[in-house]
Amino acid sequence: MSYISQVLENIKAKENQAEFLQAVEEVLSSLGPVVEEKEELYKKYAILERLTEPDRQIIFRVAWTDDLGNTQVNKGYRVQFNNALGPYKGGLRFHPTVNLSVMKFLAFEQTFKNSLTSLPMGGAKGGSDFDPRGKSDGEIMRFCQSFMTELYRHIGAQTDVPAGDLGVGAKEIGYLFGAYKRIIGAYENGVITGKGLSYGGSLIRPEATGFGAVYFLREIMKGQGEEIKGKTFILSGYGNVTWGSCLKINELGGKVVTLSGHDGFIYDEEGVKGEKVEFLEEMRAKRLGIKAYADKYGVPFYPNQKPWGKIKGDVVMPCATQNEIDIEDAKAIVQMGIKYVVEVANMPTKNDALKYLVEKGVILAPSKAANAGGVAVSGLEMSQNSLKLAWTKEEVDEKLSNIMVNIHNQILAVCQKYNLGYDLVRGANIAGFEKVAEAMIAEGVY
Ligand code: 2IT
Repeated sequence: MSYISQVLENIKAKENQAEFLQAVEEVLSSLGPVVEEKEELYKKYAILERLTEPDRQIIFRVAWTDDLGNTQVNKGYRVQFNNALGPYKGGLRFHPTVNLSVMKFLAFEQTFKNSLTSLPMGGAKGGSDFDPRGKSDGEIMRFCQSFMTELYRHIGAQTDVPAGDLGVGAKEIGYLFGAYKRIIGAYENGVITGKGLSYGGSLIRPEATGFGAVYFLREIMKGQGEEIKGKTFILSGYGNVTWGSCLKINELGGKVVTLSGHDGFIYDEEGVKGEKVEFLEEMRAKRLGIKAYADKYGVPFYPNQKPWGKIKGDVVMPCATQNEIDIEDAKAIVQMGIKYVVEVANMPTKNDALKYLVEKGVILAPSKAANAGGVAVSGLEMSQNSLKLAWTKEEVDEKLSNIMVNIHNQILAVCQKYNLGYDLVRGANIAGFEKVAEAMIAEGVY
């Protein structure tokens, strides 16, 4: 049995965490060419075994007082997966679907994504099963303060640097940073990213994930002799990542015709543009469903459905959450003649669907490359905090664009070296993996 299969079998025998296993299987099964080449070395240092076991997993109780004076209890998590390349780095997710499996898959993916950015960041993820929807401002603040009362001892600008993810935006980051500052009694704003501009945040950080994904697609399209201009985009979600993608797609002359929420999707034939994109921010702040968009702009609303395969277009961009695209969706996407799928959410495609899309010749930009712009600008926020200065919008945007081009170039180099054709999925996994493995070997066994 090959080293990869051996490690996979072992993990499957020991773990039953569906999302984590899915992510591990997806990455490991694409490492064949590089692992064959260096099998002896990787085996000697147990690279695959060590890369699939987090450095540590912290689980804690978060008790807080609701507006009625009752005590509520949630679970808090921080999975510090790997710090071979730099301090642990990755977002916090507040969502009822959060569990250890979800945290582990996200932290695992983050390790390779952060490696692709070429900035010095290891991989981590954290969060809580706390549901911000329907909570008052006071409840959210008290929850964040309680959460930080435990988290603070595990993080620091040189050790572990959280940020936002689903359910954690600028407001929550502000409360979390305020609580951290009060506990440690010092102004160390490099401890968290996604901060507001007035206390050490970076310009372009809110837009970064969406901008980065579109810059990455622009690179892909260049190779195909195509451009964003004139293309029709099928998006899901309506949160931060969808918003940033809409802004950049519009700027470059594309048209976004679908958005979705937990309640269904909308079809806007005219395109989501102008003040409609601003309305997404309001919808997000109020945590409305996507029906609010249909009600306000009088466009068709499809309750409890996903947009995949229902609407014609050139590019599909899942921007909401994991496993949004299953095998039936993948078949519908192929049937519709979609040429590009850009994963902007983390692991939005199930493994069988991913395989099917690639086999059918769809150009698939995997999330760990396509959505790396978010954490890349977090890395740039850390640089600015260390330097104690702030770069202009243009400076940050240019660095972001260069990072996305560089990720595409790294993937191309790997595809060429290992004769993979133009396989962005395997290319991204191998490129992300090689750097982490090299650093782990250099740093010795622990
Ligand atoms: O999934 C992600 O890359 C993020 N949620 C951003 C992480 C970060 O540290 O900015």
